[in-house]
Amino acid sequence: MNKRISMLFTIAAVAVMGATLFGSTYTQTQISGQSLDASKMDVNVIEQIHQMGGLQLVMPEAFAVTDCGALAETGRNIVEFNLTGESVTLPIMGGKTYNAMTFSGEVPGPTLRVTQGDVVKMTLTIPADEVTGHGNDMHASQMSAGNFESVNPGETSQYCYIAESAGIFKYHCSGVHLIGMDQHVLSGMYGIAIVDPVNGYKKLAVEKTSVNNGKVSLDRQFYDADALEFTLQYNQLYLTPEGNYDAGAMFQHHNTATVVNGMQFGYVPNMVHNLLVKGDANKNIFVAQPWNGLELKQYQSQPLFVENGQHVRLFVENQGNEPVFFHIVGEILDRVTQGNRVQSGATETWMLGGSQGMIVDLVFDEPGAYAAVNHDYAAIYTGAATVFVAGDPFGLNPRLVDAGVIPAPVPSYAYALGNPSNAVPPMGMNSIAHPALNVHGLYTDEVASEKIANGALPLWDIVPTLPPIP
Ligand SMILES: [Cu+2]
Repeated sequence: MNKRISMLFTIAAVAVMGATLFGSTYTQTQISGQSLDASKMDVNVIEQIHQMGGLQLVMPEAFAVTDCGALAETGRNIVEFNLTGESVTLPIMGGKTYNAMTFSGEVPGPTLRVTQGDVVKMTLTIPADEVTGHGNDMHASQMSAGNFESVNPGETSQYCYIAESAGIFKYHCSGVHLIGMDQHVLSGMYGIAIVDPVNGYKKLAVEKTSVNNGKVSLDRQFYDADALEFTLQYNQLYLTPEGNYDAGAMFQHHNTATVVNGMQFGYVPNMVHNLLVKGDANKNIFVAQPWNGLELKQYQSQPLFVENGQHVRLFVENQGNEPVFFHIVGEILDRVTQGNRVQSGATETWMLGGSQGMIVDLVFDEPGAYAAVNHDYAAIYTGAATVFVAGDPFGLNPRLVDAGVIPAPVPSYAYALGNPSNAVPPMGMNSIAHPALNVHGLYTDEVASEKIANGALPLWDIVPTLPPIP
């Protein structure tokens, strides 16, 4: 190793250690959310870092274009994105709760959607009664990290940038000048920005075959760029039995849960689906139904409903610390795009490293239930299972029509039950509108009330009542 690289390595290592130790120390006094015991660490190392002043990101302003006033004059479309940093208590599987940190009361945070070339005006507000400061780093931006700042309780801060690259990009809390960043992100402070390509999405080609007089030939099928869209964000929880962040577990990659959009097994059937399919709320139609029961309200699990032969677009982000081997049982990923470049077509599984995203385009040809998983068995069995239901595989249409739930047969159950609100991004230039949304997600009751006011269905109040199966 040459001398310069060696020195850089040393600085980086110490900086990481600093963030770790001071993060623990700082947040322990704030919300007792850490289990890493700094008192057991090497005192000399702690003292050295302390003498360095801990870790602070102090960088020169590299890009004048982050100035919101100057960007407002450019004639570009300006999209405002307002987040608040809020520590709240949220449920975890098994009836317990954990000390979550959120953007705007939701895990993941709200999804930002803009068009390539737009100016994003990002504003972070920390309520006066919040227990700690927070920051915000948007991977869709390209600017000096000093702009991400850290915002103290009772204060607001803002930065602007041009979303120059199309794709799906993580955003996350950057802690208090990077201190405690791991705790804040892994406790829930993450989300995505979708930057639609300025010229729109491309139509989708799917390779099929046809047979004529015993000769098989290629039959490429094309689908319009417009698609029914979902977001799936993978992460892990590292928790003590009391529901606090466990940094010791994180450093050893010993997660306590694998979550998709904040929840373990959040997109599987519930008792309403049991009732519809089996005529009995207590006859489970899926191997694991942990979020089962109307009293769970927005936390009751909900599958994702799609039509057969419909172009479906998934925005997938790995928010976590461990790889995601994205696979859909019974389907092939017809196209994988990262940034605005196609990476693969007709592939079985695509891997995402930490803080990596992709856009998956596919068509579900046959009626049925399909599980999207992280094809790491440890992840599957700790929560990374998401059920898509395509078409009418359970033959419910006649019963739904007879009961007056729907006037005529429908191409997906979303027309009767809606799709879960936290898996559906804001509309973009090539989005097909979902027939309805239901109120579902790891968010507070206040956020749930907002969703209801905006038209999402509180299924716990309006469950379709069907006559019993004879
Ligand atoms: Cu934070």
